[in-house]
Amino acid sequence: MLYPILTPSRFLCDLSGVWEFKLDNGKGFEEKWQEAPLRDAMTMPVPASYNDLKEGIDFRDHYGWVFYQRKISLPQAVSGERVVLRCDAVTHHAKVFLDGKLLCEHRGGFLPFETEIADLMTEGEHLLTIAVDNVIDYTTLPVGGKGDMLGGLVGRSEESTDSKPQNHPNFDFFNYCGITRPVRIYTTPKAYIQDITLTPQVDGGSADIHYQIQTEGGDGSSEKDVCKVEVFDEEGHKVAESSGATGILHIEHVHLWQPLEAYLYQVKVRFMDDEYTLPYGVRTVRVEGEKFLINEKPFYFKGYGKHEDTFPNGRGIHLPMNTKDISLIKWQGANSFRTSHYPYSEEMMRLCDREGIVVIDETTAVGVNLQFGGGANFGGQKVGTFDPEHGVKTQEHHKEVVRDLIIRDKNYACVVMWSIANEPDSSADGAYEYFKPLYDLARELDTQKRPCTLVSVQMAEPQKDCSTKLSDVICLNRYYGWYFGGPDLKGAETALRKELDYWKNVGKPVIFTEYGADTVMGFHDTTPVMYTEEYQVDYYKMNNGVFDDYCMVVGEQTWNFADFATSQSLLRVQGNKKGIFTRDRKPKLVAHYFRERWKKIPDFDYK
Ligand code: GCB
Repeated sequence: MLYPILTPSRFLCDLSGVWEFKLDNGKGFEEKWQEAPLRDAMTMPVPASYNDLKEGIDFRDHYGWVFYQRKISLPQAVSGERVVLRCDAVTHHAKVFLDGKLLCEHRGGFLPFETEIADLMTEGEHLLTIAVDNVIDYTTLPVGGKGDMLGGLVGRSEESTDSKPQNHPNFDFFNYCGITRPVRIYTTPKAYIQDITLTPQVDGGSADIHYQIQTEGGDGSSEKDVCKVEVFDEEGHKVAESSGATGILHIEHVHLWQPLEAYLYQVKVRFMDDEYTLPYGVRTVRVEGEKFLINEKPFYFKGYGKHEDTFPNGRGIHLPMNTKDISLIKWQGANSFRTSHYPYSEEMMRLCDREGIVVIDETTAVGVNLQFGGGANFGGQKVGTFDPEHGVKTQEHHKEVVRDLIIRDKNYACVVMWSIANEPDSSADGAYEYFKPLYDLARELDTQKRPCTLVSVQMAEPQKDCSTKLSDVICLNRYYGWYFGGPDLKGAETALRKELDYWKNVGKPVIFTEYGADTVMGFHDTTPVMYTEEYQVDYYKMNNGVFDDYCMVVGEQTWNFADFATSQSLLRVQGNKKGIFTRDRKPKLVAHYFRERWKKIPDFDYK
């Protein structure tokens, strides 16, 4: 799916701004709010999560639908063109109406969708309404539970009953929602370029880029009906060209995209009167034995699991913070992050391509695990995650998400691996049967055949974890010295070594995709007790010391880059405090420790 841009043949209009907004009172659809201007509406910026933008717990924790509205019209200049309304992300379920008529519906809060509107956009103003639902349950990704995930851990009373329906995220980040990324209108000619897929093959100093162009609307009758493809280097020199819907672009003396040394070619495609230019980095990725090779050299991942989480935007796009984060990543000597626990904005992916940041790209599959809270977080009822009757019902939607993620992100050089899920119940009965088709799908759809993984939870028994069979890389979320064994770092170290002694015989690379300790900025002590900045440093020193002793450990990604908002619970002090940076990006003591460590660890050939 192409990112919307302005080109000589395409007009682009961003609908960002202050829209009308109203929380549903349970009667919004019955009273047909989508058909007329909202009464007693409040103001709401688009894009942003709405939760932190007005006061009060009822607003923040609203359960169900909300309505966004604004007027739109089209300039005469685009009449006769194909007109598309594109929503980059609406969390979690959207219904889009134009003048009260349902145009489209979309499930899943972190991937784009679009619909054509030219026929409906007659002269004058039109009423655009986007209704957004935030309900999460056993059929959605992320998964909503029937009880409180962390409450289960600390033994919250079974008697506490909810007075009204509410979401129970089966995951540890605040269920921010709304129209969180841009809504745009773009045009194309009637015959247009639908998609571009590029697959690099590097041989010594040159590269062949295999391309496929998907087009619509041509009839094969004219000269112009043939796709023309040209590649330009960063100086604007043409370095390759070809024609036809599929083919090979040969680049002599290719300049590779490297971690932290990005190089982007511009691939210009023309078809009939349409034109689109894609920035594109040439690099290879593969796993060989216990090594993760980028451009055939063993790469070491230094970085973090992140969140799209800022105040007061919530999960709403924040371009300055994205830029700042990448600057901090570089300041710290890191080279990578994982898009935990959902696909990030296309603007962030383009930025990573441009800045040379290596990305593990994750789906929205978080919470596919009914064992959290001891398996008793569902009203005390213990059920198997993949139990056909009572377990999750997410597999079909999970396939859609894998497909749509790959369609969106396939051309980014920064993406080096697909993460199919975060901390699913991967050692449970039925896990292999649930995940095998998802890996198969990812491998079939990705023409670059990037490695695939799932990120394993500490509760999953290594010997039974289906990731061992299915994943190209073993990704581990481990909390030795925090949830497991904290504050006894000596005992935790012994347990961590014991586990790694198992993984070293599996013959695959291992990346720690999460490890961390909650730390409240400003808490200090001479005795490093839990929650102090000193404990966080000792915790990481112990873990990193162990990783250094194992050759198959090819990466360390801390949890988390920055503090972030969560649901309320006894284990969360105004959110999760495991950040290396605070939520407003101030370094904790440990940030300086990592800076020193990572500056010494080379990106390649560390192990
Ligand atoms: C995990 C989850 C992450 C949590 C983290 C924690 O394993 O993947 O979403 O935030 O633990 O801090 O407990």
